[in-house]
This record gives sequence, C-alpha cells and structure tokens, in this order.
Amino acid sequence: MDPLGKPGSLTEWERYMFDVSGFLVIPDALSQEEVSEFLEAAKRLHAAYPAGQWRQIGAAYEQEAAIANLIDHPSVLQKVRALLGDYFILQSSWCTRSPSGFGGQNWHQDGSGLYEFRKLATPTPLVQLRVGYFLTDQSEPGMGNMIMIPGSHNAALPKPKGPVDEDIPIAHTICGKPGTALLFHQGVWHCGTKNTKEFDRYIQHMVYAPPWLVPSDRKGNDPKFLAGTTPLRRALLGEWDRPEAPFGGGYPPPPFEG
Ligand SMILES: O=C(O)CCC(=O)C(=O)O
Repeated sequence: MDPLGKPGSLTEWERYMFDVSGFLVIPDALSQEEVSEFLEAAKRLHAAYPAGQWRQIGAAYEQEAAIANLIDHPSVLQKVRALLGDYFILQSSWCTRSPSGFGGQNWHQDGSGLYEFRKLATPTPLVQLRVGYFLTDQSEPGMGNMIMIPGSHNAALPKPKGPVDEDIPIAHTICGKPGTALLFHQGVWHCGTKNTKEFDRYIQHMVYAPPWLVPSDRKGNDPKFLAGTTPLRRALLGEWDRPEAPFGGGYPPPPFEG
C-alpha cells in the first residue's frame, strides 16, 4: 500500500503519512505534456554521454529551460513549504538515467557522505526533502523503480548489510506512471533498482534543504540563467539579499504567491 498524496497543498493525512513512512507517492503530479517535454530534455542532456551508463546530471535546468519549471512546481511547492517552512533552497537537482540492463544501486540514505546526517540525531532530522519526478513508465517492478524501506528514517538502527532490491521483506517497490512524483525524506533507506526493460529510465530529482546546506550539484549559479529566470526561482536557488551577516536575520522571504 502506498502513502498516496495529491498535487497541491499538504493535507493533515499527507503530513501524517510522510511522518510515518518518510515518503509520499503523488500520481499525476505532472501532465503528460509536461512529462514529454521534460523527458525530451533529459534525453538530450544524457545524449552527450556514452549510452548504457547510469548517470546523474546536476542543475539540468541551466541547460534545458523546461526543467526550470520543476524548481517551483505547483504540484509540490506548497507541500515543501509546509514541511520546511518558507526559508529553503533547491540544494541540488539530479536528472538521473538508469539505462536498460542496469543492475540496480546499493541501498543508501542521502546526505553528505563525509558527515552522515544520521550522526546529527536519532531519528535523523529532515535535512533534504527530495522530489523525484518519474519521466518514464515505472508502473511495474523491473523498470528501474525506486525502492524504499518505509519508516526507516525514524529507525535508531542502521540498516544491516545484506540483500539488494526486493529481497528485504519490508522493502517497498514504488510503482508509478510517468508524471508521478515521489516526495521523500533523505533518511529513508532507498535505492534505484534494476531496469529489465528495453528503454532507459529517467527520473528528475529536485532536492530542497535549509539555506545553510551547501549546494551539491553546482559550485555556483549560472549568472545567465539567473538573469533570465523569475524572482522566486532566483530566491529558491539561494540568491537572497543578505541585509546582515550571513543568516543573521532580516531576510525577506522568497516571493511566494500566497
Ligand atoms: O534515480 C535513482 O535511481 C536513484 C537516485 C538516488 O537514490 C539518489 O540520488 O540518492
């Protein structure tokens, strides 16, 4: 059973399911027109690299204008605000290709490999709120699906070493049509699984975090991109006026509508 959500604001039940499971599955977060547009963009980006390789491309919106629509997409923006408050940034974004024949990733939690977020406290606090938009069909297992251990962000014990994929009895394979969004807490143990299909699997991940977390997909924002984008997107990329010393206070909130 999936913790199912709907595009738009975060309902009380969605908040509860996110707290218990560590993730929400949101079908129809994107229209089919959006999916086609983002998928074409993702394929163009990955075409610059050898076929058949698993790869993540950061800050894809700087190269493919359509993907910038995911920085503040209305299907999830209010949920992100409800979970992180108004002061957050797009800390990273990853356009991920899981090629046909890929055998699957290793289980992991997200965060800094150098200083694991789980060292901060138990349960591990919410530091990265991730949204993965499915750009290809993952409506059945074997399509490079994401797999999660529900509730594992709240566990005191680290996951024992051991089997991959579906061999862990409490692991849950996420199935969804193109346009589904998977919103998840970085502390949930997860991985991308094998792709047994003839076609490559694409997910565009957008990762939101408090403003003090250093961006990990870029060394800086592209000035050309910033000049051509909206004030809200500039703010979400961390381009804030700093009226006092960094993070001292006095920041105007990002210009959200409503
Ligand atoms: O897109 C995927 O297959 C997995 C991505 C993932 O697990 C990650 O970025 O941490």
